[in-house]
Amino acid sequence: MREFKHFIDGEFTTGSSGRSFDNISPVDGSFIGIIHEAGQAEVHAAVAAAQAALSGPWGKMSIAERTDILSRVADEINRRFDEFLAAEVADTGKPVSLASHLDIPRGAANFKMFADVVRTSSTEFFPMPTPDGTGALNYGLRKPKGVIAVICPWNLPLLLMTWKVGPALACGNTVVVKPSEETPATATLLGEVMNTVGIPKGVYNVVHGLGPDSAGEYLTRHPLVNGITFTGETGTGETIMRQAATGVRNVSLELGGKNPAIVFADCDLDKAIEGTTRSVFANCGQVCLGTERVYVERGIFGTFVEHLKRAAESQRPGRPAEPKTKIGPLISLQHREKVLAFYRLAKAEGATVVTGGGIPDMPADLAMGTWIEPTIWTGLPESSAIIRDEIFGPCCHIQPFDTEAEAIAMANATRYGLACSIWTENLSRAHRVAARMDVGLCWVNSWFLRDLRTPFGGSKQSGIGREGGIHSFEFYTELSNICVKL
Ligand code: NAD
Ligand code: 6OD
Repeated sequence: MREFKHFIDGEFTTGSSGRSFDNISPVDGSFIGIIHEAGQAEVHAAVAAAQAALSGPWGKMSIAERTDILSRVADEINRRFDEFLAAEVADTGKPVSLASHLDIPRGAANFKMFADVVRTSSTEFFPMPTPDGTGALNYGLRKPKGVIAVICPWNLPLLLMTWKVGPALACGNTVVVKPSEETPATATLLGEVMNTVGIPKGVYNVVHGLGPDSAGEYLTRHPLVNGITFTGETGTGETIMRQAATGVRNVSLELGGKNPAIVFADCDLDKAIEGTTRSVFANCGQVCLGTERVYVERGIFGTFVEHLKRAAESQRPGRPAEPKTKIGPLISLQHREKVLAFYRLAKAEGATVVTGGGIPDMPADLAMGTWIEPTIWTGLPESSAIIRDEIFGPCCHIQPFDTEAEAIAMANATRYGLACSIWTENLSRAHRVAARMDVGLCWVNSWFLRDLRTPFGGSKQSGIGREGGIHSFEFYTELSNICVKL
């Protein structure tokens, strides 16, 4: 039987809480293994190890030594690519074709990129005149913030965890990671990598468990944690922010979205359909940047709906390793129930169900998996919960519009502000509309095209702060100004 253990101070341990829970495959409901649940004692041990490591060999390394060792973490993930791939696919059920192109390569790239950024970045410098004529020099000095708690979701487990652990360690911090209870495997495996490449003990720690009254809450409430970086639902982000208030700890929050796509009649239709197909259905719709609201200019509305319907119906579900599989299951029965409740609501509110709306017929060996049909609706008013609330499933509502101003107004009428896509071949329109979108990330004629040096994050209720490239320094370092009177 597989066991998912905590990784504390360089050692794997079951801990002594006596609590555990099952890891279940979303593909067929089979038992993967047990996950040991951390209690207060394990969380405290992990945080104490992380704090002690700050003043050990890790804290004494030069930037060159630290960033070299992080580049070796990337190399080792790549060397063990197939193990990471198998672990991620087993936990999530996502197609191998997706995880091998996105999740695992990005897991490695996150370490490489932040090592490069830290190695090559400088701080500001201001010489200033003084009344006595001798002058003074000001320069910025960045120091690690300390122990960083990293709380992760289940949709892109390795990618999103390393997106935070990479910059945290590159800046000289130590971390305690709490992976999602649904996806413990790759964070655990990364502990082996840290030991192999010689990351000092206590620098990278993992505690498993749930959120409230479990590892997540114990970690974010722990007084020796200096900063909390969180990716997950907006409601959880609010709770974590309250937990961080005690002790005035900083937070970086990457939260939910209800992302629009605006498709103008002057778009390249093939590209718009291909991009929207990915943005709605990739990872079974479980991507925070995913499109759930599509606004299409009336002249091409019928054609667009017909093409996207065909694309939805070609999303073949199946075992992750099957080359023909295009879509995996949702992460859990509980999440499927949440998505199905929205499917039922859409029908009850009178939506036209263009395609999908239920659970697909699967072969007997997959019948216990958490499969769901890719779904498209039209005909709902903008006030509907289907158009207001994040669903996090493979579905979208398509609404026609007549003018640019109307499309922008509908796209921005949301409490979220994470991402959007604009599809047009008119360059002036692209820039004009992009500048008016209330989002952290705006793609023109693309989706999820990522340069890791750019700022990533959400506005409004989609988050606080930006991470990526030098923007990550804002959260992962303390900036001191040194003023030297000459
Ligand atoms: P979630 O908020 O339910 O859980 C995320 C993590 O928080 C889990 O590890 C969970 O155990 C932990 N947690 C829950 N309650 C906690 C508490 N009180 N204290 C401390 N930790 C707690 O999110 P999820 O269902 O795992 O992920 C899906 C959500 O994540 C969606 O809303 C999606 O939009 C969002 N997301 C956002 C981004 C982004 O970059 N903005 C990226 C990926 C996912
Ligand atoms: O690409 C990234 O860096 C990132 N944080 C993606 C988030 C995807 C959300 O599901």
